[in-house]
Amino acid sequence: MMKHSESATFDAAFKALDAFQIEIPSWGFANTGTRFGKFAQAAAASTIEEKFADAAEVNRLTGVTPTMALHVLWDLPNGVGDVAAVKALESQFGIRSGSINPNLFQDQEYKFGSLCNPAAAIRAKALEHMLDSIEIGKALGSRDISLWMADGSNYPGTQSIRNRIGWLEDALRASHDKLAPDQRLLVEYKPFEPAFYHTDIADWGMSAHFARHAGPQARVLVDTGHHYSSQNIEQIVAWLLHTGMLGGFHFNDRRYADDDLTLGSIDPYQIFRIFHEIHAAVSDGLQMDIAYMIDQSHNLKGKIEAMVQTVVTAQELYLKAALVDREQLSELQQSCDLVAAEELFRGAFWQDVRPMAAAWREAHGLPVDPLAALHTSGYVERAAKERGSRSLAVSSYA
Ligand code: RM4
Ligand code: MN
Ligand code: MN
Repeated sequence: MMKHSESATFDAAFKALDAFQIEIPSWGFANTGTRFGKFAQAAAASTIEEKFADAAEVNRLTGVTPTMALHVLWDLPNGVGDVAAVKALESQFGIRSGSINPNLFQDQEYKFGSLCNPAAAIRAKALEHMLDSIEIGKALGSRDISLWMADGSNYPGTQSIRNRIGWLEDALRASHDKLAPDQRLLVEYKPFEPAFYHTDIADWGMSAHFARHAGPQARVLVDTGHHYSSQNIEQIVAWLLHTGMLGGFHFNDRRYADDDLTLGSIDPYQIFRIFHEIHAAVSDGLQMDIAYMIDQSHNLKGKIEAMVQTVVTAQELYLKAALVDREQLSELQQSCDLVAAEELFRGAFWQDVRPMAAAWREAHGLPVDPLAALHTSGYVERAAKERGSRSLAVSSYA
């Protein structure tokens, strides 16, 4: 028999897990690499259909990934013209299109920038792509346009940083003007790479400025890999929550830069601290709509395997943070009982929530151990056999 306190914890855990879903990226299933080389995987997806199939497999195993983020150039090369095909795949595989990611970094013309390019004609072309992406979002019924740009410069003095701010303000406002009432514009930041002197949207303050300037449906997107090493990301999250500007996350882990390592593989405590800020804001009654997304593209790990592992890790860290006794914590915070507060906080992090997650999966008719179920399903081997013989189209970045 479970003790009452134990069953209360299980109830809280189930409630938390019921509320948690996470979006997976189409580019996480495709072959990628580093700038030094690519190690192609036989099972990697190279068509949009294969990406949908892989996403459906991850959702079958985890039950919490009903949507897939799409990158316009890689997944809808014909823009709105590809919408009908994507819709057919949605119903074939039971996966909906998630955030729409414009691609403003691959075209040769974007060498010196896209929406911030000094040439008006190139800025206009980039804006056109933003507007096309918004139309794609409308046609697919997906809520978020998720913008990340590679714009910036490599050498001091070679670009007017302030001119570029103005151009970007104009472009984002013009984009926002075209949003349907239920669409949102998410503005992602990144301090460096591929630009190595200045990035046009380098941090959350710049993102928040651009989002506010663009209009009321714009928000900030926090990619956990897009910060300097010592930055306090949960503090940034707390600020964005406080100011109502948090739109969503791109989750991944990093050791050095934008490494796209598996969520929680280097610093799981940090993700726990981020989720704690969110749970705390929810229990304080803050209104928010946060898109949780994975942004990882593995060069060495098996793609579907890595995705399942990441989804499960996200659930576990979300759950650990949900189990912090927030009432007691706020009393301890109020009385400045530092060690007791920290022990309570840390205690939730160290709690093994895997049995609760397993029980939740069982109750929902899902595989209790999604990774083991992936292995026994033979899905990856089948995909490798069917896909491996084709020429290796590396359709993604790097
Ligand atoms: C960037 C950024 C974007 C992603 C691209 C592929 O570093 O994280 O979100 O779309 O990579
Ligand atoms: Mn990202
Ligand atoms: Mn990134």
